[in-house]
Amino acid sequence: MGLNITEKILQAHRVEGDCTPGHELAIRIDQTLTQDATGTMACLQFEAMGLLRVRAERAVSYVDHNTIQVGPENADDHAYLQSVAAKFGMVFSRPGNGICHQLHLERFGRPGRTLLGADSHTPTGGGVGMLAIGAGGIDVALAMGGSPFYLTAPKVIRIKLTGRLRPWVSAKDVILKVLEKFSTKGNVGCVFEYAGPGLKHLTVPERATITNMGAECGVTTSVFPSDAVTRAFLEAQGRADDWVELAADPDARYAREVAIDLSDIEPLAAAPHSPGNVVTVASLAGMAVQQVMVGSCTNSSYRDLKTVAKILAGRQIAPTVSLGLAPGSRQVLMMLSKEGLLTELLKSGARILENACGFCIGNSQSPASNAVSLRTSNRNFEGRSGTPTAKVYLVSPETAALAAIHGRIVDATLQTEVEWPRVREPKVYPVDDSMFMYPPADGSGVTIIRGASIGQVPRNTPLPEVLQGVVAIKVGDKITTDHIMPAGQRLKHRSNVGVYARYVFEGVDPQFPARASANRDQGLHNVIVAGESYGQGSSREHAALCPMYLGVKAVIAKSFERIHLANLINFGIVPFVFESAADYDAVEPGAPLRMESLRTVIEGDGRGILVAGEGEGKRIKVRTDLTERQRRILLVGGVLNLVTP
Ligand code: MIC
Ligand code: SF4
Repeated sequence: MGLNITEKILQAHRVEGDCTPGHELAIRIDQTLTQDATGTMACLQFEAMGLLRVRAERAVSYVDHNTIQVGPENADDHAYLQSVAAKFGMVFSRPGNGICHQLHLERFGRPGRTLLGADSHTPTGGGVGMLAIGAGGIDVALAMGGSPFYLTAPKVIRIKLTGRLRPWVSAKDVILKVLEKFSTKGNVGCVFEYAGPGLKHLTVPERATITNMGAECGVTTSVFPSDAVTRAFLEAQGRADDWVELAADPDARYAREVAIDLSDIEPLAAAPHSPGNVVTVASLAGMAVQQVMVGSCTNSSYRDLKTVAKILAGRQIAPTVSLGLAPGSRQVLMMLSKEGLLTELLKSGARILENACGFCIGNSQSPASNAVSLRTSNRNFEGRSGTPTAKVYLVSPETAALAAIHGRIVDATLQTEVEWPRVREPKVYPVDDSMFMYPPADGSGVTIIRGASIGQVPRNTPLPEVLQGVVAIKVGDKITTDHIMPAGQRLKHRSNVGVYARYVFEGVDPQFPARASANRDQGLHNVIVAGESYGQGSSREHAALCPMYLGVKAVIAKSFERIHLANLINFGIVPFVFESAADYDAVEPGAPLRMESLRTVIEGDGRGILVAGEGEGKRIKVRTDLTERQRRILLVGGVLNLVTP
């Protein structure tokens, strides 16, 4: 029987387990990626596990998330990461080099290889035919050290693209179409595999926009074949040798097939406050806009920025709009500069921002109160921009640029004033790798620089037999890791769990940390109760690590997102699901919750009864579907205890 691309890569990397969908599988990881916001903890964990040297074929440590440097914390992180990279054998991408996913695609991504990244948008690498998966930092630390990565073998969904995009419609509209079809929940354990005659019209940067934002559907990853388009891109990046052909066999099988005719797609937007709230740009036409932000790992390629520059050339942005542009990498910025496009952008009134995550993670460029902000990024969760009252719409660079000129939303396909900017892929990309620092062959002489804000890795205690709990918080559906562990202004505390834990659920219930600590200090176990799709969004393991620090022992939800579920287990927090979703309503915040034989349940089939409320209480059936390995991790109180008891 023929194989699809996902199966081909998985089989070539299988270390143990079974590629049958739903089964646990361990794969060899060729490349790893970390960034400063997740990387410090990953490296501290690498150290804590006693690992001495990177064994993966390529490990790159990027600095791109927090380059604001208000106070010493960010610079302390950067210095720590740079020294650790040299000591353990990672390539260090200096602050100012660009956004991890854009850079990785340009300089390191290779078809047919596996990439594990401590960032949920790692699937960007699927644009060049890699199997690129986001994970928590500790899983990436283990993979850096040469351990395999454990995952549930995915169900592969084939998305067949036909036709060709119309002028003014671009890759962002394609992925918004995919989000409209699949939504942000219910896709855990799936991979999107793109196919069909429409592929040949999509360049690698366009494909990468699509695989990048597939993360918002909650899939394990998304992947394109490696074809002539991929080859041309790698050649233009001076990496012709990295190309290999990769295609699904003609008789490959898929769990599901969906067809999208590219020529039918119209400009789309994700309305507040979810990437899944997809509407047509035409339905928003005329809405006044106060801010436009172009950039992020979704739309910061040369193609995207040049498109914006050509739309703005010879025009001024509206006086009521603030336009910010953050190119994805130095390569992009240098190309804009060389072609005179930077001058055009500056003349138009655009504000050129650092080539980093910046506005996307909400650590700068917060919109005004109640403002409408159009962004080319991938997430518009409430408050992520730093302004809870702002209304953030996610759009293509084309829609963003036109709105900047007009001061209101315009459907590009319905206007004739601005000529469509056709941007072609360059034959040669200018390569300058001088901001990648390669490690010495022997790092033993390197001293690790530990600034004052670099903390310790906290450990959990083994799982207790009796859960003597309390519902410390009850939340609804689609709680994102941004709700659990805000980034933005708080991002600078990532290397210090004790400090960062003061902000758990800050925007949802600011009293949570104090209440949870008080419960913990009285010997009670904190339990989080949640609705559907708990832990959507980022890979930040702090959304498990900091609750763990506050004494959270279990989360009971209607369903979980993949990376967050793995992170909870990695830090010894039991992820239970309600057997009956109706029981969610029966659990009151603040109520006692008891399970007599928690360890026994975890050692057994994962099915147990919780007693909620005073006295006899209400009996609630819960379950957790664990693999043998996950069971062991939970029982000892987390991966760290398993690896270094
Ligand atoms: C994000 O886009 O939410 C982030 C910030 O890149 C996160 C990683 C982090 O929280 O450090 C992600 O996507 O995993
Ligand atoms: Fe950075 Fe935003 Fe991409 Fe996350 S989504 S990696 S914050 S640019």
